[in-house]
Amino acid sequence: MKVTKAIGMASASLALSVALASAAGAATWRYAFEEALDEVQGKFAQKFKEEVEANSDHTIQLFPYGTLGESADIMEQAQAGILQFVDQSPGFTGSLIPEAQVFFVPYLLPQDQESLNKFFSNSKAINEMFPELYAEQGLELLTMFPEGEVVMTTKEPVKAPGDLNEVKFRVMTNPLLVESYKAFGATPTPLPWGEVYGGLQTNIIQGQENPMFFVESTKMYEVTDYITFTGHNNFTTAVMANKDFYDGLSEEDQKVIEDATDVAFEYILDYQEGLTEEALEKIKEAKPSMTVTRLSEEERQPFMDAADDVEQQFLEMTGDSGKKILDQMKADLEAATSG
Ligand code: 6CS
Repeated sequence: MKVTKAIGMASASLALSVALASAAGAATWRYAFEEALDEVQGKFAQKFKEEVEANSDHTIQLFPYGTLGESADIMEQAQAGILQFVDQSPGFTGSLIPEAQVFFVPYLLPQDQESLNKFFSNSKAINEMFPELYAEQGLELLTMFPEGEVVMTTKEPVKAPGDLNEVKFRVMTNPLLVESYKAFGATPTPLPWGEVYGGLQTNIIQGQENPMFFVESTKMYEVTDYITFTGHNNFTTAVMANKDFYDGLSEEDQKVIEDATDVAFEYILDYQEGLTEEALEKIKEAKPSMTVTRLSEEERQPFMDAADDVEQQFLEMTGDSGKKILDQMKADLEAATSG
């Protein structure tokens, strides 16, 4: 057979299979997230993809951190409908959905995993109130989940707020997080993730915060010397779909997405068991000189006192709507931690 004829036949059969696929409604959906494939958001995304593909004819194309830009870029792409799914943490959602800054009221979330998991599973604020706020921005909130206790990594030891004096401390681009670090005595420096390693290396910044798995996987320990557990927060992230896209799906497809989200949510909570400790072990092996400190209750108190009025600032930034969310979060947390 002549090559041109063979190519002609191959493209005709490709066109036919594409036509058949679209007749059956099979589509490729794009999903971007803020971390690498083997980090927590990537593990969630892979499980979600696996479930969607096992239970429908659709395909999910994954875009890990960096392939489509920074967090702010992928959110814009999701709102514009270029992406069908996005994982963006409230740390970057502050100006879009100011109420999402509630996740940065220091010492609001518990650190014990069981209470935290219960809270994220059952919270009315997360499962009923936040979806309405995200919907106003053209987003269908699918889920929120925790990624681990946030630790500070710095070049000098941190035992008290005074130790952060004149420390340029990188935070995500979130106004309330900026206020928290001001209250802690630091000079908060909001930066996109891509500038953090280089910023520490060149001493433009001298500290940053993140969960332990991320400190290890992104090698933050190479450019800082102290890890401090202050207990002030647990990293939260959010997965959403473009709302027009989601609303345009059949009920059957919406159910596939809902079920895949539920499976991936349970999976990611299990996956993270012991992850902080594993990351610590790896860091100690890679850099034995790294100093790791867990502040005692007494040592945490000055941080708690310093952060006292951050909650008030949250209320000033968000008004009635923020107050309703905060009150509901507190009620949900009470339910999750009592018995
Ligand atoms: O600090 C950050 O910017 C990043 N931290 C985590 C744990 N995930 C993504 C985010 O970009």
